[in-house]
Amino acid sequence: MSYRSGTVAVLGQTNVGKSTFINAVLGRKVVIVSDRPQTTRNRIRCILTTPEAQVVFVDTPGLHQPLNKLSSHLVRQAMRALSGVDVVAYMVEPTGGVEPYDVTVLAKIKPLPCPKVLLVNKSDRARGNSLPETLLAYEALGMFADLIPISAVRGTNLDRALAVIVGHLPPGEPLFPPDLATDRPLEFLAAELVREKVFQTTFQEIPYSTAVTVEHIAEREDKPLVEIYASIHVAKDSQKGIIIGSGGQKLKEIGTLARQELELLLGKKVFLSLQVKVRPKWTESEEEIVRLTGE
Ligand SMILES: Nc1nc2c(ncn2[C@@H]2O[C@H](COP(=O)(O)OP(=O)(O)OP(=O)(O)O)[C@@H](O)[C@H]2O)c(=O)[nH]1
Ligand SMILES: [Mg+2]
Repeated sequence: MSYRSGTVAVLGQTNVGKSTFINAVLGRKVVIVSDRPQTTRNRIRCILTTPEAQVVFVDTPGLHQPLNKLSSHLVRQAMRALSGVDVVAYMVEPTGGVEPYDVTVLAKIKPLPCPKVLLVNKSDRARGNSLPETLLAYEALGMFADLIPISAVRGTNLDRALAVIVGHLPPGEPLFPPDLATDRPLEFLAAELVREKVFQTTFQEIPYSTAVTVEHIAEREDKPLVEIYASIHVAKDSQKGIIIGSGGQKLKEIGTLARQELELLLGKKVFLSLQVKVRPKWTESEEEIVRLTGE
């Protein structure tokens, strides 16, 4: 059989487990995850190369009813991932039916000329008949070539999901070098890891008002050390105080957690400098959103 390669957009409502699924299938952490909605903010190519195929998964921001300019931006970014893809993998949870919001989104996806695969994630959490009922309800829409229950955290059925997706890819040569897991640069991965730690350690509106940029990365020549200088941007003065915490404790916690993961990723010691900056109301300005979160 000839080699296959292609792009798979992974879409679905926020928090259904898209990023967790991609990390699980790649067998390494490439994208950040959290138990809060609206974690992913970009379209991120995550590349899996096997002896049979190269699959370029595009992780996307979770779909949701927009609440402000930032969240409208995120939904737009996600929908842009659909153009020119070979497969759409649409992810839902086993709620027992098709949610009205998914109906609206799927009406836009249905006319696309590529195969669509439904992934019903969190099957480990399905109660009663909710899993078969979800599968039947989506099957009735008549737009999915395959419908597969999975559990990204338990690893259930991921091999099957991958085999089905690969089966829909066209024959083709690899698009990226075989050892590359993402085409995003280290600056992006480092900023994302810091942002993940903000999502994990702060509450209420703080994660949604925070953006992280990396200003500078320097590899020391005299020792195996990477210096990373990053800024955490918040929308209000009061949020700056919360991120720093009393006696700088919170910022220290965020920095330590992010540094430990960066050291694992790079296999070197990391010096991570974090500064907190206030960008008043950045989540309400399209220009600031693009500047701080990128495309
Ligand atoms: N029980 C269970 N939880 C899961 C599963 N997959 C993901 N989760 C959890 O769901 C939460 C959201 O996971 P993410 O991967 O960040 O979800 P996402 O769809 O990428 O979210 P956004 O980026 O906000 O759109 C996390 O707490 C995950 O641990 C699963 O198979 N079972
Ligand atoms: Mg995500």
